[in-house]
Amino acid sequence: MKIIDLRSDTVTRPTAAMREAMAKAEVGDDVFGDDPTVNRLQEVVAELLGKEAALYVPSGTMANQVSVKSHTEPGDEIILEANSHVFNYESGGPALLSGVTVHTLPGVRGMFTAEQVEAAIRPPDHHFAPSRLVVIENTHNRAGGTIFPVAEMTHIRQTADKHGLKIHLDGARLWNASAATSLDLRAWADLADSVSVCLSKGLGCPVGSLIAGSRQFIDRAHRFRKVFGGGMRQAGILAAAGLHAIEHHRKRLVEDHANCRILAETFAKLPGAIVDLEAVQTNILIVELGKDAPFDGPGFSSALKEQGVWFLPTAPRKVRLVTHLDVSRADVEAACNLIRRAWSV
Ligand code: TLP
Repeated sequence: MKIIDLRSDTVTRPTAAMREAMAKAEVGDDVFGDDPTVNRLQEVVAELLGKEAALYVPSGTMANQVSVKSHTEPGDEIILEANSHVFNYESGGPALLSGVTVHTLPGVRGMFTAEQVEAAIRPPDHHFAPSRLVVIENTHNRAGGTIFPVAEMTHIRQTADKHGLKIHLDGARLWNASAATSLDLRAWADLADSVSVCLSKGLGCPVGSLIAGSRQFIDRAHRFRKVFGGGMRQAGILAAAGLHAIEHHRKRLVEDHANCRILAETFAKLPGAIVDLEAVQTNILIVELGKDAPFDGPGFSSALKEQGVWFLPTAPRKVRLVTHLDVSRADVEAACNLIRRAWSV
């Protein structure tokens, strides 16, 4: 049985061309700073994001947690959206690794406003943990791949500057935001002090993320990457996959977005399936299963798993489907047929 794996865009396998690029990579010891392929990838990503420097790290989680650590001191407070990845899915990292408290903002489709940030900033009073950092996620995973508006981020930047706060952008899927809007990555990156981007999601690499920022910030991040155990040696073999993906896999992200839209429109026609079509902006679809739906989340995902369509229940009555490099238009159409058929049973 053919498996159509919509659990995440992290499930992609390196293409033959990517494997070839990896096999040919020139390598050195990156802990000594002499892996030419890692150095090249860092330069390319720093340039794409308009930052002085970038640092290659094993995962998106490490990219975010090293960034939080590098911006803060223990006892500080960070402001972030209540459904953000840094808060929900990084295993308590901000408390465990940075010793910071978190101030969560209720978002709409993962977005929050400068007014909300302003209201969350603690006054300079010894009762409070000093507010130090705002984290923005773009695209927003749990909200279903939504794109953070540049205009609101500009206001948040002004608020952060007024109060001396830094901004970290969790841009694990910033590539998707850029592909969907035709805006340059820098439209958002320019408004952040640090940016993390992942190569292992939409771009189809087996591993790897980068943090970009000022030279001074990256020097500090470099130290914490070492502390967190993220210093790698002949990592050029992995970085080569990143360089290949940046060159060959960015433009095609719009295909993933079109495929996601097909899935969304299929669900929107099924009784009891609740889809916020306005929130379907990139490659992630969240479907809520209302009372007229024949399944709950786990029931639906296990029924379709038997048919070869894999996706995750993300709540008792919610499922998430993600399109990516290893899912073709024909796969999506086949998945839609199986979903429709399961629904009418
Ligand atoms: N997201 C994964 C899971 O952890 C949920 C997924 O399947 O979507 N930022 C964002 C916005 C993410 O979505 C993720 C991964 C990360 C950071 C962390 O990246 P990794 O998994 O490389 O540590």
